[in-house]
Amino acid sequence: MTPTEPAAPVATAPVAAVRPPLPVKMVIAGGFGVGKTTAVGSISEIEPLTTEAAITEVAAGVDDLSHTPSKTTTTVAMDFGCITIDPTLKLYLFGTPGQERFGFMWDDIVEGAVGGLVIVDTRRLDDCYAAVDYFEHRQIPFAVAVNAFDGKVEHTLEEVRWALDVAERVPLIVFDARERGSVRDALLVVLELALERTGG
Ligand SMILES: Nc1nc2c(ncn2[C@@H]2O[C@H](COP(=O)(O)OP(=O)(O)OP(=O)(O)O)[C@@H](O)[C@H]2O)c(=O)[nH]1
Ligand SMILES: [Mg+2]
Repeated sequence: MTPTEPAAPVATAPVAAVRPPLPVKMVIAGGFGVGKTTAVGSISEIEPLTTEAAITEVAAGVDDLSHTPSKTTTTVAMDFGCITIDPTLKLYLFGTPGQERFGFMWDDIVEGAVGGLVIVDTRRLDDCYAAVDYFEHRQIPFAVAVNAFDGKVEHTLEEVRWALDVAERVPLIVFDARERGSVRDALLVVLELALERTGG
């Protein structure tokens, strides 16, 4: 470069626009006491917001506590937590109440969700039909996660699929609501399903 030539402009690297991760809503659903609140609590990177109320003696007569004797509270409105999957995506988790008498809450909780994880306790499959039906009828992508209480599942996944009458396209997995990694994998299955549905 000769002294008369103008100095080349100094290239300034564009400041990478730091975008906040895309917020994605996902629902954790299922029957009474299947582990919804436990799952949100295991995975959430913030202290989960819960709405637990003590199970009264009256409610104990209505709700089946025989399989979860240590359960002393129940969700009366919803659970809320979140988990950043990667720098581009953050899941906002909404857990439903499990008792049927709070079913009127579901439409509000599910509004805008990309998909749902329906947790199932194979010892009480009856309690899970309502949740499966809910997602099927509204054509919301969902996966069924069998919560392996005490590390064992009473039925094979094929038996569970048959009993719940869920289509082959609905992923069915075994997970442990208390294990962060296990819950994460289950949520990723739902996310993948939702992305497939939206062509993403
Ligand atoms: N052994 C075992 N216990 C579990 C597991 N997941 C949840 N629990 C226990 O089961 C009980 C029910 O868990 P919750 O997370 O409150 O269930 P929920 O589905 O939120 O219940 P509701 O909101 O009342 O419908 C609690 O006492 C948990 O500690 C599991 O994978 N194994
Ligand atoms: Mg709960």
